Amino acid sequence: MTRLTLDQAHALAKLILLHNGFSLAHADAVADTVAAGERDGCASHGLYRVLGCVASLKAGKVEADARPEVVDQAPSIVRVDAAGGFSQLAFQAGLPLLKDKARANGIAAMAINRCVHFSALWVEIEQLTEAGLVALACTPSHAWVAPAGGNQPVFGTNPIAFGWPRAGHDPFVFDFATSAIARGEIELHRRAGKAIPEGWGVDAQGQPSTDPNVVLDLGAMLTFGGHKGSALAAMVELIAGPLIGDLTSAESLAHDGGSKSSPYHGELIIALDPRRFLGDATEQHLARAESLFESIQGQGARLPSQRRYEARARSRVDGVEIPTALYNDLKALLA
Ligand code: NDP
Ligand code: PYC
Repeated sequence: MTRLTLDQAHALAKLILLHNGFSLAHADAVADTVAAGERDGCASHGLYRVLGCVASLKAGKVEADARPEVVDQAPSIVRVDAAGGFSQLAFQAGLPLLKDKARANGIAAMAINRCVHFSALWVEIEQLTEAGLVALACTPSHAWVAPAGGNQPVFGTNPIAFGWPRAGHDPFVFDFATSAIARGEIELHRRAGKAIPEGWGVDAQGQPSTDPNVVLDLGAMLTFGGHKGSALAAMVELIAGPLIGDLTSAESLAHDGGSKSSPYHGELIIALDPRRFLGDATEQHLARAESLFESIQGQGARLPSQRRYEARARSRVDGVEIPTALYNDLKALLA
């Protein structure tokens, strides 16, 4: 393993992105999210993703210097045209207007269109909970996941993330793929030469497989929770696809044309302002939520993101460790 400080992790990602031709704005925005992923123990969306950024650029599937355009679409809707660039910069561009609209109306949505998307969603959710807003986000990806009862890929790994602000605590955030696991995690198993657990994917005949090569290249991934994850995956396709005038995961994969680049589609983010719902500023919703969290944790269960926050605290002291093979692959992109 190779140890890096958080500053070194960020600087490495940024340097590689700049060296390979990305604009400073994109390099900064992407380095922020991949360094945060590494810091929080989310290796599947950490520095490893920089390899995919550069590969997508070489394949002509991302605009290196795209400038997102923010459109005031409707009283409660912000639209950001990412113009073929990464979602991270588009999110940053639209965030101030999304927050203003949520505060003015109680609920607001942001549709990001035409973005190349590979990031974890909690990074975005935390920027809304920091502003005292409740938040929900989802996005398709490429069609890699079979619906429950079938064995042909239709859905993306379609993450759904939710955040609730807390006074004096890190926010309550969950963020998971509607597949049994993120594809990035299976890719990391392949890189490490490790088998995957049963239940993550099937072979081309629909039979269970623990071989990451088979699941990634020949078969299909599976949804979590059978028909329930399958329905949620379909919902994500609809509300972050046709609803916002953007591509489904199947259309994103067709657009990819076999280049194996990062997915290209849209993202839907919804922000809610509790003060508008309640009509006051007493923050009673925060105290009431704490009772719920206490009744979860009081019996020894953990809250989602607790592991991540603990990893964050550790990384701030110790830095992060990445596989040396990954470090070498990253350094090779500076040649
Ligand atoms: P997991 O299956 O690991 O689930 C993640 C969520 O569940 C986290 O909030 C996690 O908290 C929480 N969790 C895990 N175990 C427990 C537990 N025992 N008790 C309570 N909560 C728990 O992650 P996925 O593989 O599904 O997704 C990982 C990431 O991949 C996400 O950040 C997602 O946004 C990203 N992704 C992005 C895609 C894209 O298209 N951009 C596509 C698919 C995934 P904690 O982190 O603290 O463990
Ligand atoms: O890990 O499933 C995944 C993923 C898809 C796009 C970005 N991450």
